[in-house]
Amino acid sequence: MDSHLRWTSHLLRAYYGLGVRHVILSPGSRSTPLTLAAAIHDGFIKKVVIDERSAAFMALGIGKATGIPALLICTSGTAAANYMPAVTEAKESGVPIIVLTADRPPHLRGIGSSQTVDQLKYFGDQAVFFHEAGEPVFKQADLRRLAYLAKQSLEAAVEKGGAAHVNMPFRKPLEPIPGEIESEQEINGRQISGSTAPVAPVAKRTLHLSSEISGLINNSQKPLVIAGPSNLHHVPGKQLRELAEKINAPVIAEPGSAISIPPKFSITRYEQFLRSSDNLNKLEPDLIIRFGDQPFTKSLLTAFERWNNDHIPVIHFKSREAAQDHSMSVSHTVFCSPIDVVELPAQGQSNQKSSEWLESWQTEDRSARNTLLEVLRENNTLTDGHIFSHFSSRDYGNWNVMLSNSFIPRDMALFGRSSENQFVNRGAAGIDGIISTAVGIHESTQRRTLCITGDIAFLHDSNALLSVRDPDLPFVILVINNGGGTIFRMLPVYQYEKYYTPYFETPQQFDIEHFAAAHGMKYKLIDSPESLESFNVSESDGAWIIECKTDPDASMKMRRKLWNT
Ligand SMILES: Cc1ncc(C[n+]2csc(CCOP(=O)(O)OP(=O)(O)O)c2C)c(N)n1
Ligand SMILES: [Mg+2]
Repeated sequence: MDSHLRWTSHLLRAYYGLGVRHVILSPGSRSTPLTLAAAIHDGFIKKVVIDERSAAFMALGIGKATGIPALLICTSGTAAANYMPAVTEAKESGVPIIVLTADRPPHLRGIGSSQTVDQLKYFGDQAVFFHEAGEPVFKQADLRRLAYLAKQSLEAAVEKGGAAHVNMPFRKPLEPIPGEIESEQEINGRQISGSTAPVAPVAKRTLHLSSEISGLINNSQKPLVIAGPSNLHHVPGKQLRELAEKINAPVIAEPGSAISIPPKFSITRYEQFLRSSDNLNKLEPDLIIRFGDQPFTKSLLTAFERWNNDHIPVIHFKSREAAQDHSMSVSHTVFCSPIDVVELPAQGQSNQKSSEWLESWQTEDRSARNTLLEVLRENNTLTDGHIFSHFSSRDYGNWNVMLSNSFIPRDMALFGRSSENQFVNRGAAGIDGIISTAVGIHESTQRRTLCITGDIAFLHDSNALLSVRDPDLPFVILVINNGGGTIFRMLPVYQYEKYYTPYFETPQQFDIEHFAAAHGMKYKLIDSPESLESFNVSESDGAWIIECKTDPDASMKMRRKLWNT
């Protein structure tokens, strides 16, 4: 006799064989066969997370950091609906996830049975793949189809970039028959000790650029390289560096671009000096070479609009299909993955001219840096700007840094700098699931992790704190508590005083120290430039919440001063 456990174990072994290692489970009854299959396979790293919304963002973090999808397992009903925000972000930012939802069998659907909803294509077009697995059938063809389903869903998640959804109906009894746990466990044990293939290795390709693109690169006197947000496993960082070096191009890499740029080419203060229309004219490139997704900083968005009017050619080295061209200015596209070798055209123009161009950017960058340091020094209240400047001037090279949305990634650009180990959720730019994403990144990379979040985003995802338990390597949440969603001050609605504060900024008075205590986390308050100066994140161990109480008015004033607005 067979039970559901043989079916689900067969599926999970297929995923394991393809290189999947993480499973995030949420408790429920209908998912018993899936839960037990994961529980009895020692090769999987398992995490049980009560809140499915948080669970799904953890899977997002794992996919983001490793390029290999985690399995999400939940019961029937509204459980899967809680996956939707992360499923949406996964599609928008091209991150693989595999969702396994348990369901009632068809004869119990549509007649008011408890916890039964229509789960077919539940995520609509937000998922990149859907398959209704059907009830377990142990014929050879059915078992082969199930293993093939693992391959098919994994390939869809990785190659299309997003969540693959497999719906799995089970009828009662849901528990295994006697002896079955042991027999499946034995097969699992054999699988773990045997060799397993990693996620499909892709062969190296040499990219020969078209003569038109080579010509543009060769003839350019003023090339500018811009890197938008990207995932570690997507970004052709080495190719970008080789290109920049070859053509002596200034490089602007946004926070979350996941690329390290040699200091000689790196332009860091663009959010400050590129907002001036004089500089936009003076520094107009004759060629823009883009990497990664759509940039999000205001200076770059404005620059694209402005330079687009002069029909500056834009070459986009993209590593995934999605349309990422807000200014509709990309004129040439090159598909390039991190393992591709780009055959760059031989240098055509004199180096003299190109280095003048680079130097003109470096001059602006230096001068802006001096202004920034001055502005930071002359402020004696703690501002949001101080935080980013502080963390960017310290070496946290071996830490992951997850940046929330709202002002956080923009302030990292304005006051700090981008680095290879920064992560963002810029696909749908939600303030949801930020801490959970950081937990997924932390656990799948086994590296120290700092999550920088605003106060509202922190409260939005406070359920994630349930999953932060005595980590071996430090996990630090830094809450910039500026008393609400202060980014809305940028909008015209800020003038509607009566409505602005209660409906938009939503100042909050929660005692964050109590959140830390309730979740067994250590807590520290930073409320002055001096207390910030004496804080060294690399001395943290275990789980921490660092609350930085900043002055929202002084923070806004400082930004405006740097933007010159
Ligand atoms: C899920 C979701 N809900 C609402 C928003 C709209 N939103 C954008 S920023 C923001 C406020 C964020 O406040 P906080 O985290 O304190 O950051 P700050 O604005 O102070 O930098 C909100 C609610 C969003 N982006 N995502
Ligand atoms: Mg805030």
